[in-house]
Amino acid sequence: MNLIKSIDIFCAVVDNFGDIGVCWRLSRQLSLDHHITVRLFVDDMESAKAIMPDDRSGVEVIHWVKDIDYHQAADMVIEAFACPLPDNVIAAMVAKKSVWIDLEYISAEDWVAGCHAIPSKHPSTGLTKTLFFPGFDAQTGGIIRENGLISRRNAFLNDENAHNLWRKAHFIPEIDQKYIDISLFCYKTAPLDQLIEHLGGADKPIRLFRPVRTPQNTPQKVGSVEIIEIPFLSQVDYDYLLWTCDFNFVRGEDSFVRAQLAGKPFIWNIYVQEEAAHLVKLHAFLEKIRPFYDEASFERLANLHDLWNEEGQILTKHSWDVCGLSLQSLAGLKSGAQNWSDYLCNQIDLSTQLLTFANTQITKK
Ligand code: TRH
Repeated sequence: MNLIKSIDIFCAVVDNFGDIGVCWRLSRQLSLDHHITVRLFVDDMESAKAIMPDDRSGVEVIHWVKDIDYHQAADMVIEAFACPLPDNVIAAMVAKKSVWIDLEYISAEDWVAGCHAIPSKHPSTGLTKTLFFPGFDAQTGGIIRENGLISRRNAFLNDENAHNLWRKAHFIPEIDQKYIDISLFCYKTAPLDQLIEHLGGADKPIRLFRPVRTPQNTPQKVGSVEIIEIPFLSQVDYDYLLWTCDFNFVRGEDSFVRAQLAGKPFIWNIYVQEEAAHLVKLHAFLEKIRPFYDEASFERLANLHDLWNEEGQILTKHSWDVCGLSLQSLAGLKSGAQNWSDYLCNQIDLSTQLLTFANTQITKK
């Protein structure tokens, strides 16, 4: 039985959409799939509105302002990515004996399993706070995967009419086997111009769909590559974009995880960290997925990730020919991506793990 009836999630937006992206997705799932009363406190409503539909799925979204009134804490309180909670919030949590979770960023690094679910005592109040690490295997907190996501994905993938209806509603041209369709979401640091130049040499023309806040109406053409800007999508629709494309360029955390669940080949543009810590994280992830690909496809994928992420790398014609996209290479990448997605779908998802953990804490009280 689930003893957790209410959850508060606190989100401080550092930049972009990743922090609110994870928090909103988790809030929505806890509300819809687990019928929990969820309040999402976010300090940047503009970023939140960019990815949230008007229908908030029962989640109460609250602007987290300085000196916020907060009297009644929830059964579980999640501080996302170690955002510091104000003293009055902690005081209310102490009064309620809330289960306190620090939800961290995802990583495939080996140390994650050893740090997941580690408790610590808050110095002045003694309330226990537990680190929760999302990750890719059973020793971690898992990833967010909503109930029914995979059956919805599979039904969509097998229905060309559904693709075309969805595409029409989002200003995306219909499926046409003549083209390789690619979605693009990346940082400014990625060698995009070089990518576009080399995509022009692929054995099929390419359509590159790029969600942006203010799209240009006329597609650009560079060689045989069409660049089609589309309006920035809601999170739910972004999944459909990943599903309808042959290949996806993703970034950060949440779009990266969704691309994996899409089961389509993808390249990850990782968020840059100091002292190149992100490259360690990138390589740990690549090692994790290696066994799911044939050797040649994995080498291609790993090289492409290095070229896309290592600053100062030049995506030359030669390097592109070695690791670039061809019809033949897409087939190998596709099968590896599907294997990996199947593996992920057999893991227990993050929200279930959070609730199972919180229930054990409540019963211990
Ligand atoms: O936006 P991101 O780069 O986010 C981040 C932040 O920089 C953050 O500070 C950093 O810590 C983190 O990455 C690692 O990338 P991300 O995580 O993929 O978040 C984007 C969100 O936007 C995700 O929830 C998907 C969503 N999205 C849409 O809803 N519609 C769209 O059209 C697109 C392109 C994305």
